Amino acid sequence: MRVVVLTGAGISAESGLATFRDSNGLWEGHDPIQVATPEAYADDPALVQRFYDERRAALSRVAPNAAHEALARLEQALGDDLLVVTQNVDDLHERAGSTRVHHLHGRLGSAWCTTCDERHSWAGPLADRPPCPGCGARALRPDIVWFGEIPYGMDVVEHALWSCDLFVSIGTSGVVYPAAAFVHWARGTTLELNLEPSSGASDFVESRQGPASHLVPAWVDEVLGSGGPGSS
Ligand code: BV8
Repeated sequence: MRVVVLTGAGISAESGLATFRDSNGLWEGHDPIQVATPEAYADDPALVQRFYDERRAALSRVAPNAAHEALARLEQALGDDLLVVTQNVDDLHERAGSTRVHHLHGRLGSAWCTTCDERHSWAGPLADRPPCPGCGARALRPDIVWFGEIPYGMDVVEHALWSCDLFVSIGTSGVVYPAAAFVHWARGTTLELNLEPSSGASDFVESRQGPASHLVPAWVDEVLGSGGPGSS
């Protein structure tokens, strides 16, 4: 049984990471969607770097929750038949033990040199314009997909969706594309696990409401218990 799981900010909310819709959606009075753009980076790189430096630093103060851990458990059982496609730029899936994770929108833990095009694991700040470890240029930007930029690995994701038996969406509002369209690209049956119905809830065969830390372990127990995904 091939399963594709899409995750959004809601799966990391109970770990203490703000969602895009939390905190009335503002960062220092800025709409995150306006900060997360190549235009904002061109206009005020220090502001954008500070936005990501703060989020990168926050990672060390949080830990995976029961929803992340349940997906890592599911990977133990399904192996290569499971792919987690996350819109999140945090590393909580990996810290929970998941290895089959595709970061559609990039990662806070990576810096991208716009001079030599190399990517480097990065834990510290970028606002002080450190030199690229490869070419020495002071041209490192967050390795993040901003609005208006093409998401990473769309070919891998499209292939997984077109050949899956089950698509599960966890903790996402279904507002940002192309991720919000995946429910339509999935060949298999579809299940939404979210605190409240997302804007695409009616597109799913089944939609369950509640906190991810409860819904996801219960769903994984169902899958592992009954020896088949989506077998409620
Ligand atoms: C692109 C990285 C071309 C940065 C991000 C079609 C129609 C309209 C617009 C477009 C369109 N196609 C493209 C666009 C433009 C744009 C877009 O979608 N705009 C929106 C605002 C309308 N899309 C793009 O620009 C994309 N690029 O389209 O390129 C292309 C297309 C196809 C193929 C090739 C090329 C690039 C988008 C990526 C931008 N970067 N992130 C950063 O993180 O700083 S997007 C970012 O916002 C996140 O990654 C995520 O994707 C999104 C936030 O959404 P969620 O994760 O869902 O979070 P949110 O806060 O919204 O909701 C949280 C949910 O969790 C809620 O439902 C809540 O109820 C629930 N929840 C809360 N707590 C819990 C919970 N659930 C369970 N348990 C809990 N405890």
